[in-house]
Amino acid sequence: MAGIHIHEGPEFGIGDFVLLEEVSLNKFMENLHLRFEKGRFYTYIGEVVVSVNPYRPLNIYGQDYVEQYQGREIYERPPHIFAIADAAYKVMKRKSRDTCIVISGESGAGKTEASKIIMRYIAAITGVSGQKEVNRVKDVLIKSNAILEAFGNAKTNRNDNSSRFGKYMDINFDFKGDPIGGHINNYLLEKSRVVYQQKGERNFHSFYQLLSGAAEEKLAELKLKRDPTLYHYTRQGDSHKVSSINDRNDYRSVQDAMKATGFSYKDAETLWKIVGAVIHLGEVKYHTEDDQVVVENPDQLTTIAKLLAIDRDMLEKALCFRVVAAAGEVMEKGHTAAEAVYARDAFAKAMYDHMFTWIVGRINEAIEVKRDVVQHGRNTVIGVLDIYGFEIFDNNSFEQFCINYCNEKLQQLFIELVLKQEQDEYMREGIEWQHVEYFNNEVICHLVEKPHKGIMAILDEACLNVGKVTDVMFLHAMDQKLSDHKHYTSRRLEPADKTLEHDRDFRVKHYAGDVMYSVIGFIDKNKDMLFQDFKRLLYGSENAMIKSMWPEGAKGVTEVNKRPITAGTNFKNSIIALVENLASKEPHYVRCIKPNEEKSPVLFNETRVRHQVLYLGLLENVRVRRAGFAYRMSYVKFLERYKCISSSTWPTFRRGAEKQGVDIILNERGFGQDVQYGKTKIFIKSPQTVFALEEARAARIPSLVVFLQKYWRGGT
Ligand code: AOV
Ligand code: MG
Repeated sequence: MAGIHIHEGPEFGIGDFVLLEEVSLNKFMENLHLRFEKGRFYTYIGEVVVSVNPYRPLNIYGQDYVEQYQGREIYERPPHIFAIADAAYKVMKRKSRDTCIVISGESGAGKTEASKIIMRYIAAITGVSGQKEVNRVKDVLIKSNAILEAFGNAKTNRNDNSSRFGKYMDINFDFKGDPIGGHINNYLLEKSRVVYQQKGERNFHSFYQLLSGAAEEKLAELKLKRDPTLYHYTRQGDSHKVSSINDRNDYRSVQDAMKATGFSYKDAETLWKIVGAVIHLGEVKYHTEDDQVVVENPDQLTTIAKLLAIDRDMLEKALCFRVVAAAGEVMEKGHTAAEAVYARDAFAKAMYDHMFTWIVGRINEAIEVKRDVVQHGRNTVIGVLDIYGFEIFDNNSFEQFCINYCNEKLQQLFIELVLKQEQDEYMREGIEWQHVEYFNNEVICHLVEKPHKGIMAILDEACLNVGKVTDVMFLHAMDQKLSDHKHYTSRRLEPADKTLEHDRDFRVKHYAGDVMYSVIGFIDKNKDMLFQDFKRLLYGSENAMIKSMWPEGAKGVTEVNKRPITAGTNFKNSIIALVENLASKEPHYVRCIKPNEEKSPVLFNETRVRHQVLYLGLLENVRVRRAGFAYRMSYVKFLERYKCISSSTWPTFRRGAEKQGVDIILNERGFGQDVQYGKTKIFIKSPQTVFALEEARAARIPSLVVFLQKYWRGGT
């Protein structure tokens, strides 16, 4: 069993960073780089997998590999993401514990691919009896990815297939360990992309899929032409062709996936009609006549109204006026030209966003756990988290702020669970322990989320103010309240910093790097206001599916609205709930690393990788793990499992004296030097000891069976 970690051969480096000769950044980098060059993209830190994006297809995910990892212990095979999926599955099944797999890393590091590999692995090792319902659930779980990616992913300057929404998926298992359903939680879709894309980026894939993939007659029906450069909403990024993407094929895959997931033909039609309507909405132009905004190209309205099955004149009205209720009276108020454009874009964004939520809801219906299944025995879950990674663009706005905050929270969770928890346990157990220093990013989470004093709270205050509050005023409010905060700065606070523009930028020192945000748009995006008229308009659609996306449109004009919860606070609350949920499960981690900015399979950018290794806290992770022990188990469980390997403890040992029993076993086997005794648990230093114990146990099992048979028969 010696050398189990290097069974790939020493030329591939070390498979577990815990076994590095010397724990230093240089040695860590050396090993990671060597493994990358040798085509080894996974390396462990104990049970954490470090995964480097290979940027090329690998043939290590097939059935042959599944069989190598299925049911094995993590140390038995070369490092692979399958092993972590298997570990999560085993814990779930054996211990009946809810587990989760948290995948983190910056944009383009490989999180979404990792989550799909994990799901395919779970599908491959379950449902062996070929139960129809289990197969259906597995099929939906996997195929739903294509649909969600079509509508929720886009090409950004960091990743051609960047997730623009966060996704947490629970997979439910029955007592046999077969998937019987699931549930997806989605987090804040970056809907501003619907109406605006930075240079080099695209709108959501769905737009280009529709334009390139739909049949001629279908496009004609939608009154669209194939060319995305014809439309405002699809051409702003100036990069509709992406070499790594085939929109035409993807359109077909999405259609197939929808079918397999239980979307009817009509459902799919409606979704594409909405996408088409959004494209047309982007073409609506205004001009002003006698102080009143009017639509310049009214034909557009006819098309949009037809696609959405709504009244054309009411659409026109909603685009040019808003209905206000003042002192019990209902009045119409004309938009200014700027308001009209704002209203149009808000309408397009909201429509797309509601559609996305509907899609997630629809997938959830298809995989909802059936009641009668739950009643039979237990039901445990594995949660898989694939969220948008930390990102820095040339221009960072409210969306990046939310995304980066979310990553900050996940890093916090990682620190809490992996590092802090580990140390705390040693303290609790009274095991000698050398304190390991690590950067705790709690202070940055507080900067964002603290009541009254955090950025979100300051933003909300600005948004809920009755008077006209501008983005600049919001910036000033932050400058005032956060001037002492080490992780916040702006030009006013740091006049010498010429990279920050006056009255526009603020900078947050995130755990993963400094990000300069422009405040422009923060207030609007946080308020996330859509004029009531649009809600009522879509609620009035004759297309029942569209109507169902807009239940809030049922409200009358004069019904008083409570102050709606802001987008930022809503996001903050959902992320806090997510983190609580993850913390309640037994976590497994995949830490993804992006090897270069060029999407190249051969470049290993030392500087960029080192930066990620540092901010992900991987070195601290190794130190904690190494200073610690490979394995720990409560005395009770240990004895239960290994009492059969010693005649002193078999078949029973004094209750309450488990520690003593464990001591007897270990000393008999000569492992006394490789362990430490905690208050309730035994701590084993090297995995080799664990394997030796396991082997001894396995060797005893045949005779164990004989013994039990005798016992059952009541024989002598
Ligand atoms: P992300 O999810 O971490 O970014 P992805 O999982 O989308 O990143 O990976 C980006 C690209 O890297 C993929 O489209 C693949 O081309 C390549 N890639 C990643 N992992 C693998 C793998 N295991 N094998 C082969 N190619 C891979 V973002 O969603 O932007 O944070 O918001
Ligand atoms: Mg992703």
